[in-house]
Amino acid sequence: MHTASRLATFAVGLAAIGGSAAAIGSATDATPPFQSCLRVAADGHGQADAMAGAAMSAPGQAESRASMAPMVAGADGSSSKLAGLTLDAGARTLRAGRPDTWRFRIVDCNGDAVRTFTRDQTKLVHLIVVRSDLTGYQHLHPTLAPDGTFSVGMTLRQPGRYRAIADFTTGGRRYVLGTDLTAPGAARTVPLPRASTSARVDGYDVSLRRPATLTAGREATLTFTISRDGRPVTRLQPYLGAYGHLVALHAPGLEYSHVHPASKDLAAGAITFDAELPKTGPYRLFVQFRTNGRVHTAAFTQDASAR
Ligand SMILES: [Cu+2]
Repeated sequence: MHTASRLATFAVGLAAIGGSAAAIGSATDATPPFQSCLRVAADGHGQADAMAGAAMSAPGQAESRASMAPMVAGADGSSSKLAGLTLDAGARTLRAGRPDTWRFRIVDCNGDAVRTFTRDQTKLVHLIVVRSDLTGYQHLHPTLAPDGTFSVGMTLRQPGRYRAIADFTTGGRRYVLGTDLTAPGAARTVPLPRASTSARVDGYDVSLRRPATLTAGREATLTFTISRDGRPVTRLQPYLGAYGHLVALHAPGLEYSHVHPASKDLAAGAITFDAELPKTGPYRLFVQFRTNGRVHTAAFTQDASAR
């Protein structure tokens, strides 16, 4: 129900663009800013309809205050420009192995910093940082200054190329923009771990229950059960307004799909997500949960197969 209505919303959004969706990704990189502005204005006409559709589809059992704003087409963090907005990074080189501060702005098609964002899961922006080999995952929440500059403290532990992916909602639309960061030094990359349905983190065992086949582009229910010393962890704590957070990144392109929780069974230590992995091939799933005031991140490799 939830997903069906979300898809319907998405379809309305596409219709509003007038069938030019395919042109957006390429055009925003090369087109003069004023044309992006025109496109944003045109997109806006469909917005009222899209929002109405979203409002009617109350998520019922959904525990999180997930963003109801329709996702901009192509919002997977693979580009720093999308539908008139640009992720404008300050320095893109950070020291490896030491705390540093990274700053960026979200700039509109007039070159002005966007300063109004809608909170999603209690935060103005969710920033995912991960090295190109999908190690060193971080989920951060930058602070917004009045002039529209976001800043966030982070440590890139190992040298290498990193991807920073910002997920935010503004003007009734949800965007995901990304940029590369570099930590200079000799990088030793790590091969992607084999596909697995179990992971261990901070003394917790996390097991994944999934359908027999994960099909690219088709929604699947993923349940993660958290146990310690063979017994379910029954005292999971909410984190950012939900009991679990799941981010799926496609390897090797690091395209992002953020998945929201569908349900939970606290007595069993289980959290369930509805996930749609749009591409075929390997994904790295990062599931976060909180116990005793600490957030833990378990990672799984899973393959999405063709239809
Ligand atoms: Cu977040």
